[in-house]
Amino acid sequence: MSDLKKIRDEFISKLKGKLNLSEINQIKSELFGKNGLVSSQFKKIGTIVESERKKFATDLNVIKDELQDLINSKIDEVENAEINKKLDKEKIDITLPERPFVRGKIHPVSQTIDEISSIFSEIGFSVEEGPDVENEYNNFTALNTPDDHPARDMHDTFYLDEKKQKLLRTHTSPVQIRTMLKDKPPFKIIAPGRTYRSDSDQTHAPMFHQVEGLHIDKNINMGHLKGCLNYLIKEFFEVDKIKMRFRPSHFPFTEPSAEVDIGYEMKNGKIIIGEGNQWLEILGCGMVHPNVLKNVKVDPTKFQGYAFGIGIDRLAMLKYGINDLRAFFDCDYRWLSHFGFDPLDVPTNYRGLSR
Ligand code: 2NL
Repeated sequence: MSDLKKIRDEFISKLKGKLNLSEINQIKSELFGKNGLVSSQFKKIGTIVESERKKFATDLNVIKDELQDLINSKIDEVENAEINKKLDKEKIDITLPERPFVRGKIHPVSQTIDEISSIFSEIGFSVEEGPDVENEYNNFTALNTPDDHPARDMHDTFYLDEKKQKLLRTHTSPVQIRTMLKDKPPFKIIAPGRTYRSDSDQTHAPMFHQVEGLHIDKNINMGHLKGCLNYLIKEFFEVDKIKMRFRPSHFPFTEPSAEVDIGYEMKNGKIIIGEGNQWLEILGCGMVHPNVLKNVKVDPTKFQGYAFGIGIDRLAMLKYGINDLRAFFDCDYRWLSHFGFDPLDVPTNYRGLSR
């Protein structure tokens, strides 16, 4: 019997036995390793007499393929057996109840923004968004804010470059400016989002949240503004009646301008919104200044309307009984699991906002 045939018969009978993965790999290197039995036969080809060389090489290749195929299928077989053994052990009882797991919560500020968006969507407002990094034109100039206005001061505004052209928006009004520059009137939008002012103490954070609203059409007047804000506050605090007063104020971007207070009282250490003899300031508003409309190429002899701005963080604190502003930004999971909201409980007006 030739060497080749001997090698073949010996290893085929070895490979038919019961083997584990490392034994198979051992055989593999015995045959095909650098000095393996098959590898050495290949080195021999050159020394064989020419008349027999072709047959020898052909036989060698056939045996090599046969042994390699056998080794590969043996490896598959052993691996499959191992997986099947594992699967047999790992039975899952699908009748078991769900294991308690930690579920993420919606931050009260996000919840409040969602609630306000839902309230405004009911009366035809759509939501617009814009970048946190703005230019000074959109944030100040377009809004009729003079070059020497104190709001532009370094103490109030975070500037991002020496020339004071890039800044962190100090309100979300630039979103409305962008919308009015790109679309045509009428406009009926709200702009919720992050805003920044260089201000930090117990009641002010350098980053806070605002929702601004804008309604521009042919015959919009201050009565519409009052009706809209009255509806917003009633819906948001989920009460039927709300005491409200408009105090004259000043903003560069509105004329006339007003600040809005709502009535409240303290009962057993709890704040009751909507009644009582105390006043709480909650927002600023007014009729959009004609200069602002001109700046965004809207004709103020044809179109007019109102705008308002509300701080979200304090609104969320009032509604959800949170008394420390700093907790909003601590990322403390224990706090969030107490004050946060279920992600599947999306606020809608008809169902109640915050069951
Ligand atoms: C406040 C005051 C306000 C506006 C924001 C506004 C936006 C445009 C044009 C005119 Cl594009 N006005 N926004 C108007 C009045 C007041 O916010 O105290 N917010 C917390």
